Amino acid sequence: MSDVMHFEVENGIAIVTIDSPPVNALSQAVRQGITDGFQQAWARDDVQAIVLICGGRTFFAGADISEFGKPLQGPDLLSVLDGIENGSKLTIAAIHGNALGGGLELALHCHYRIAVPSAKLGLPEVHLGLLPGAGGTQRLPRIVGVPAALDLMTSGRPIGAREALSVGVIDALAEEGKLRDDAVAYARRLLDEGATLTRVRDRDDKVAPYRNKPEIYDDFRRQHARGFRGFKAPENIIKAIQAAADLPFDQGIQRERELFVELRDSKESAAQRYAFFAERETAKVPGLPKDTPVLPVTSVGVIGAGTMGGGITMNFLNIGMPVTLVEASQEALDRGIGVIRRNYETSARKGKLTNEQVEKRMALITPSLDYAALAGADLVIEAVFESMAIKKEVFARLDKIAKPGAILASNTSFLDLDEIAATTSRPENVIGLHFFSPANVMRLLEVVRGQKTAPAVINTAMQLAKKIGKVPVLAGVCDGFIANRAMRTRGVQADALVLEGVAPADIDRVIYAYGFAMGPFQMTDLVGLDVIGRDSTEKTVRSELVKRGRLGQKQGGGYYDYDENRRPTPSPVATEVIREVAAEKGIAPRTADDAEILARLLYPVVNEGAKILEEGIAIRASDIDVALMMGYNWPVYTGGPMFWAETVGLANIVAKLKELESRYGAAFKPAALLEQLAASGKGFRDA
Ligand code: 3H9
Repeated sequence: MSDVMHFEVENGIAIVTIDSPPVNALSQAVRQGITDGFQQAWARDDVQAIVLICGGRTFFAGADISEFGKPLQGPDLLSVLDGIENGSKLTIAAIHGNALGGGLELALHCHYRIAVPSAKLGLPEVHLGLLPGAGGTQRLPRIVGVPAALDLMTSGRPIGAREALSVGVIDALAEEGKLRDDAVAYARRLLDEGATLTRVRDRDDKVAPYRNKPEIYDDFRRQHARGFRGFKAPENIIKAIQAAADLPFDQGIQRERELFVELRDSKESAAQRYAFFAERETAKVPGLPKDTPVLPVTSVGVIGAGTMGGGITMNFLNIGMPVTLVEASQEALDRGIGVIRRNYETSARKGKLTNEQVEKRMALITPSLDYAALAGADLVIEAVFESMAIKKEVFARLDKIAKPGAILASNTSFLDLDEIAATTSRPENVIGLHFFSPANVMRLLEVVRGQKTAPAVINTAMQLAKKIGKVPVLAGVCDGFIANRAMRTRGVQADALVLEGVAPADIDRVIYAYGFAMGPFQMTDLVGLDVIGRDSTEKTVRSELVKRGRLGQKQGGGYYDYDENRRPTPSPVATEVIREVAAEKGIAPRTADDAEILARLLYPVVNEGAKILEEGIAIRASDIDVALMMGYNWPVYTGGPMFWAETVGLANIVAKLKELESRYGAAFKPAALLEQLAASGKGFRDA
């Protein structure tokens, strides 16, 4: 008998309950528990059927990812599942919560499946750089057909129980809250009806129409080329599904195994699995006791209805929280609210919201031109122009109006939060909530703790972030916090390389090839040369281009010229401006190959990350990775700059930085922490 399994028999039906918090991942103990339960059930003459059900909040959420890369401890999952499918007694999976990955694959080995309406079922392995490796690629197409299987497995999208019923992934719906009883009754009914022990593996009708049709997969690849770029898993999933259609079942399973093992051992999957745990780690704040209070936040105030303020507001409306939105003029207020409405209406047109939901969310906004309207808010977020003088004025006013205990947050992206907090009588209630643009879309939220921010305020912000669907990363006060500070170094080097004669298009190409959606100059042209970067009196290529009316894609072109379809070509004007500025600064042209360009651009990001870590601005290296993957779309399959640096080798990075330092000076001086770790052969985790 195992600790995680409970066995009982009721009226000839064995109920095997697995309870292994938090998510019933198929760990060694769980696999052993399932084996023990089934063996008992098979051995008993009074048992005619078996219901497999989970305790806690969910059905099995998949293989235990933390076991990957470690020596396997039996029983292995595939043998457990084979046993169930080929077992002599009718077996029913009873599903609540999530049946994901190996969890759904397990259910597909059972002879029948029943779920409560709120259950979700899916094969999300693609997000971990894997494919469903416990028969999922061979069984799901046998139920839903090839096109739907391609969509579900390459997107990793879970489906609800009702949809699962309509496509045949489950066979029956249970009443919410009555899964156990309904599953037992369902088993009894099946027995009474003389139902057969159906095996998904024996079905052929849904895959036969797609047999020997390679064009289906080529079309699918073409359609999704952009989204799949750089990832290894989608391609292997496609190949495995093709095998499901083209090969006999056992050969298909063999093919699945080869393709799975290739992914499991790939650097891409290692990075994506790291990212999975890193994302969950960010919420853990050392030094914050478990019993730190969470302050109630039931109403929010937002100051500033511009792009940021509007996006921030939407996050709260989306979870049904009322927002008082304050602006300086009626015109700005109307414009901001208009943008929010248009965003929601676009979602409604795409079928993501009903018109009723749009109206419900809009009705949660209380617009105002008066700060006094913020008096009742539990949390006020300032999203005004990025100027210390203005922010100080806003906080001084807010201090007089906000109720005692209210959290006062600034959305500043680089200003000194402590200086802002000092203008109030309650710096312990002041915190930074740095949203990334578009604030209603980007999942990163940098929570910035000031010197005096109270633990309860930090805790509340971290919890609230999760409620609005953000991944909170805690940062200390410094210029640019984590993501912007680290990435600024890439921008500085990109500008320097251009002045040395490397074409912007070459830099963009190298960054794109690394896996970013676009390079820094394409990005600048897209966002606008007049809005990117901070005000400065220094003459730069960018300032010169702006002077010549080149603001980017929106006006006159930027680093590139654009045709009427916004297709870019290198701009002779930009080339001329670059030459002029370089000549004025006395910078001699040089060439750099792709590897040199990449090192120049990205090693400084790693180095800055190491400084951020050694200064204690970030709690852990993986928080920096999460911030850059979520804030700047750093390719997930590299694991972020810090994880990637370890795959390159910290000693290699330090050696290259030193070489660059000798040529270009202190900007490349390796961080002390980086040097230490490289010298001792350690990684950031040991820092
Ligand atoms: C697979 O199945 C491969 C097979 O095809 C082939 C095998 C041969 N393993 O997300 P949460 C932990 S691959 C280990 O905050 P939620 C998680 O780290 C797997 N641990 O909760 C966290 O720990 P902590 C395919 C796991 O309610 C805690 O559980 N399956 C696993 O927001 C709570 O997690 C997936 O990809 C796991 N599989 O969301 C599903 N899953 O508290 C992955 C979770 O120490 N999981 N943990 O930080 C999820 O998507 C979400 O966790 C879930 C719950 C939706 C289930």
